[in-house]
Amino acid sequence: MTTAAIEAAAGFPLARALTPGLEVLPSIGSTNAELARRERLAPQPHFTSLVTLEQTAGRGRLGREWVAPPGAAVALSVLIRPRLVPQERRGLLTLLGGLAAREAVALQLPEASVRLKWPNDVLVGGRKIAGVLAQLVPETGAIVLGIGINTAMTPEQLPVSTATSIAIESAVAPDPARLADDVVTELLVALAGLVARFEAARGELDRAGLRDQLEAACGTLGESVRVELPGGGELRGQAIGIGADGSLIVATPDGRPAEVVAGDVTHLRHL
Ligand code: BT5
Repeated sequence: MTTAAIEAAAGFPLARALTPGLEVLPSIGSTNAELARRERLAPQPHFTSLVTLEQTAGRGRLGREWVAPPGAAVALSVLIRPRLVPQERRGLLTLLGGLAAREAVALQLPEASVRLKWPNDVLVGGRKIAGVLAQLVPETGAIVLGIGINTAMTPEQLPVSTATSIAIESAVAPDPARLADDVVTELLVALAGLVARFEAARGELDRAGLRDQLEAACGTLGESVRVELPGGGELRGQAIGIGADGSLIVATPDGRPAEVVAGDVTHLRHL
């Protein structure tokens, strides 16, 4: 992507017109870290959002990195203050971020199979095109929901061999500036709708009709999986459902279903 194209995209005219609380940053270490910093200094309005095409210290989960060269991906963070949702259900926003990202990607790639990988990835043909990182700001109870989507990334720019981008998966090369603006717009529109439903249902997935939507979008279901558990243990089996609490239900070889609330999932078919 040329500098001129990056500058043009950095305007995000459509996304800004639809979301007055969206601020475009030319470059930043991490949009999540910056939004959390601002929230700690002074509580930010619900849905305050930061977007950039250049993140120099992008964060993944568990201290991992999110890497994208300038102009190759959009990095968006949205501050969510779900007043009506009890603290213990706020972590489910990760899944909602994944649903919104999946929708935004699917609109650009209507022919592709765009699936959620529980809990926080979006995959196209088994390759990662987007990732979600939800972080609690303990001082205020707000959640910073960060979403990275590989938009104009070329094959040479892929940070890991398991990644892909909208440009790579597109039949016709998209205009990078428009693509970034369109993706962020779709993402914000989808997320606003999902968060409103989630809040109205007090964070109960079933009441919001979100469990069905998650199960329909989740490519992990039906797969043989290996789950690395936070404590260091490991579990293998077939993923068969999403629980009412957002957990991944795995049928283990001994016949008992296990409910995984947190962990790193590998789809064994794609190894
Ligand atoms: C994630 O973590 O996938 C969460 C990514 C969240 C990024 C957004 S961008 C806006 C906001 N600000 C931030 O600083 N972060 C958020 P995790 O599941 O831990 O996956 C990280 C792993 O994905 C890495 O260890 C790599 O293997 C792989 N990876 C890194 N960059 C990638 C990319 N651009 N595309 C695909 N895979 C990538």
